[in-house]
Amino acid sequence: MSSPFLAPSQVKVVGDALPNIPWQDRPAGDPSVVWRYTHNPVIPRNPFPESNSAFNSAVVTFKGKFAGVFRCDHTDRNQELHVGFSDDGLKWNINPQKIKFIGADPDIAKWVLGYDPRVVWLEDRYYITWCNAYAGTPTIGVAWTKDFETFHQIENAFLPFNRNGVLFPRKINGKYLMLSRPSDNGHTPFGDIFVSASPDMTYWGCHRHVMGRGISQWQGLKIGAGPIPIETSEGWLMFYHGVLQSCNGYVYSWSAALLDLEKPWKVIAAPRPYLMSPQTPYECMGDVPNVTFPCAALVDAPSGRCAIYYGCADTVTSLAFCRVDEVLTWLKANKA
Ligand code: BMA
Repeated sequence: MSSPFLAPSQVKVVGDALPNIPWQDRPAGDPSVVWRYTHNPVIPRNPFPESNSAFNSAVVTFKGKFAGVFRCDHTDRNQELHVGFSDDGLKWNINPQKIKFIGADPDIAKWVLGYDPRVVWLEDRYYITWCNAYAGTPTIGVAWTKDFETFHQIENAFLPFNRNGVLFPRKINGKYLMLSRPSDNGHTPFGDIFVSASPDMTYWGCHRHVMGRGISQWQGLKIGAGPIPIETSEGWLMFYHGVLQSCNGYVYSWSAALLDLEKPWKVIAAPRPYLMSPQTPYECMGDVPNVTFPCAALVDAPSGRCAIYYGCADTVTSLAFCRVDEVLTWLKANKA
């Protein structure tokens, strides 16, 4: 096998060209591997009157433009999922009507609340995973759509308690794979990343431990997968969040790790430092201060340009940019 860290020009990102990726060059003189969009946040807390906050949301390419599933907490503070569309990935129209999932077995279909969606194009459709309330507990809800109009719910992936379900964008060795983070029923004070396999998107097994918390302080309490992993010639690039338990509450930062292409429960490299921590006013102030929480990444494969959507302070949604080859080079220099 080749070295996990070739010179940047040799890194191949697997995927399509996305010449219209939302993008802003790194500010001159800024040494950051990940840099923020200067007009953040891109989605305000109230894109429609009933919304208290719009954050931790998932964006994909759709018909040459962009679509997404957005976490909007309503003014009654129930966590809901909404569909949204954008021509440029920057200005978003979010449907004020929440998504109504159809087709699920009536025993699991009763909608209570849902949050932290991820969306992936897989084979011939978009799959949505989210933290789904079932029997008063969090588990991973799963649905699919082809048009972002009709959403077909299928079985919950796991027994409670579980959060941060993130699908890989293709089958690996004939199986669908999903990252997740077993949790508790509250603000879980622990959590590692696991991966599970399924032949049919219904029955999940072969559970493997991927990565543990505690590599360094910012990820000392718990970690969870973020956007859909990005396939590269060196391995799966997995952006993930990590939580520090400070004397004043939880602090959510994020970084990137590299997983083996064939056996993604094998970590090729995990970093000691974060790539981004809450530092701007919109990340440090809001309904839950000090939270940066990535849930989606767009990639232009030929150039390696990457745009990451992340929730800020459980209130608004922002954009950050990086280059895949630079992240891998950074990871090599900063691996634990
Ligand atoms: C986690 C999830 C996220 C949230 C974070 C910080 O447990 O609920 O949706 O962003 O806490 O409140």
